Amino acid sequence: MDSGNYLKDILDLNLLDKENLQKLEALENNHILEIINEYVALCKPSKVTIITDSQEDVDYVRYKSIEKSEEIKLSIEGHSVHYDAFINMGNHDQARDKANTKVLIPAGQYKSPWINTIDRKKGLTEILDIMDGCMKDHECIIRFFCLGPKDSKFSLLALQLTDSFYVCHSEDILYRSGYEEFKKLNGSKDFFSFIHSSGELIGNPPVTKNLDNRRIYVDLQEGKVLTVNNQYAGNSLGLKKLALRLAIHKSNNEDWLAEHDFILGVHPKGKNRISYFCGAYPSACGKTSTAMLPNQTIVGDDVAYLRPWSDGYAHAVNIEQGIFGIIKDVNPKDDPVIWGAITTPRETIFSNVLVLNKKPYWLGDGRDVPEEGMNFSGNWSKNKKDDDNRNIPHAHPNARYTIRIEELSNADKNLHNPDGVPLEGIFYGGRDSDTMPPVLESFNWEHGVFLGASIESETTSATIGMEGVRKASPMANLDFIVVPLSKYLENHKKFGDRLEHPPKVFATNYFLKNDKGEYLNGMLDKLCWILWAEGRAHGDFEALKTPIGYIPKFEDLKMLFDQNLDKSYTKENYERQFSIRVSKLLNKLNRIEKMYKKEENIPQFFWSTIDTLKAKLNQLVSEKGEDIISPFQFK
Ligand code: SPV
Ligand code: MN
Repeated sequence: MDSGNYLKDILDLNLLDKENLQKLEALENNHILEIINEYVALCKPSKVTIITDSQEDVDYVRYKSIEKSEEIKLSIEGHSVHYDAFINMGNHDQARDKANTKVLIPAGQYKSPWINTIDRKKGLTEILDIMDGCMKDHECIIRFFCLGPKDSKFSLLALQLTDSFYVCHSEDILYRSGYEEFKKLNGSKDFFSFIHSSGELIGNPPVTKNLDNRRIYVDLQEGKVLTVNNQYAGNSLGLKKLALRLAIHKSNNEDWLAEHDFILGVHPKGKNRISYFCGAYPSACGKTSTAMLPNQTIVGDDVAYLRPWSDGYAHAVNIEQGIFGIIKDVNPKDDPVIWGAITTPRETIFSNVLVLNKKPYWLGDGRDVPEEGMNFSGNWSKNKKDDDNRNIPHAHPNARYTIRIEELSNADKNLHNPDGVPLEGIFYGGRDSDTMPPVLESFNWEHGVFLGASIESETTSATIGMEGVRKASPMANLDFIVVPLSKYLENHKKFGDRLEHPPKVFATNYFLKNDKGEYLNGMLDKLCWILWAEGRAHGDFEALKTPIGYIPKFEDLKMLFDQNLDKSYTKENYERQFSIRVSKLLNKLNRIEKMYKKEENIPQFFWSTIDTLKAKLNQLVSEKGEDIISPFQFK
């Protein structure tokens, strides 16, 4: 193979030794060589290293991450900490940067109002200029991954170039290796590519210097994402949300779904069965803790691909094999399974937590807050303020942990099944203090698509700005949808219409509050909503028909709380939680209608669903003469 032509620039610069060159040549794919040559020539690293699937190569990444202080070892075996940046509260790199994440749109193409776009030519000129020389004095690591199980119809391949050993190490934990899978491409260019650089670094541990020049540009045309001057995983790791955007584009032009979904195996007590469910929740709305519910099994907690399967069900795979979870509020009482996983020896990366004497601390961990330590602001002590005189908390609200699923005792046996798992249902959940009941089943698939499309979530005090502002996020996916919403909804509808057994759809809401602002439910109550849905999928429970969907009967919930949580569920609680709040629901429908009117060509079923729901709610008020209707009034 004449690799010399394709790798001319790299070879001229002497960046690749013989052993690394051979690893590349063994792939027999000129497209890979072209991409590597182009971006290495642009980014100008001092060395290029190819990482195969071998343990030796993978160990090298882990070793280098520690050697370069991108991660620092903690006292428990396998644990390390990484800081994305040392910051004040106003300027940071501890979350996804929505403003600087843009989709490159060729001139003249339709721009959906929900997508942050930039003219393709202009965007490329801008980011290529920023990336010129961005890997100066860094080692460029080249890796090959498989999004989804190996040897699977679901899976896509991904090429990653990065100068961050932390990014590489995280991807090792979170994704399946794919060097051998790339060989099976037989020279085709059917893979995604991601080029990342942390950019110029300062300090020790080294963090990105030029955060103002942070850019994440998504090129749908080439199946490629360029990302520079950042380290937070949601911005830097190609395979996480950058690949989700490319997969949404691909799936919406084919016949499948790429979703912001967990996959959970539900094991009802006393029934000898497992039922699989997907679930989409916006960030910080209980998604990972639902996927890690006690006595259930986890397939995935963040991104799933769904395909119609020959058995008439939708099947789903986790494109990841690990968890990059929010650590805030993980404590032995509320999240016993996660707590157990991250406080015992195993390969775990903590990010942006407080560290004192090699021990990590985070918000809501249930322990006394240390007086001092190292955190995302550098050396921290109690009452430390940022440049704007704001208190710096001891750990960042979006601090995270990264672990492998298969090491967990609750890992599902089908985690790596190339056929995925058959879905009984899909959950959609938001953060809603006063409108939707804790669990609601849709009338049918179409209405289910509507429930997903109308997820709203309230901003919390953790986000800058007003508290309690509701933001809609269709299928909790709005940040990542790169096709017009009209196309996305149409694709969803068709997906279910084609299935003999479409998933049942449930809306959940874990965040209902009383007038005093106290939550109406405990953190583990969600287990009962999930078990109710599971029972519904198997015909175990009857339900009450309300104008907005089916809700559980009191007796069934009472039994589920008693058997699974050893908790007595009262009629008063049930009534408070499951009453139909007509004005609030009508307001929600109006907000949703207003939002979707901004997009062209929203499918007709969506408008007729809104019209029907409104008519039924109005009819209910005129029949009952009340605005809040007790669940005991429905049959
Ligand atoms: C999310 O915010 O939905 C996450 C974390 O899963 S990340 O997308 O990586 O920021
Ligand atoms: Mn996510």
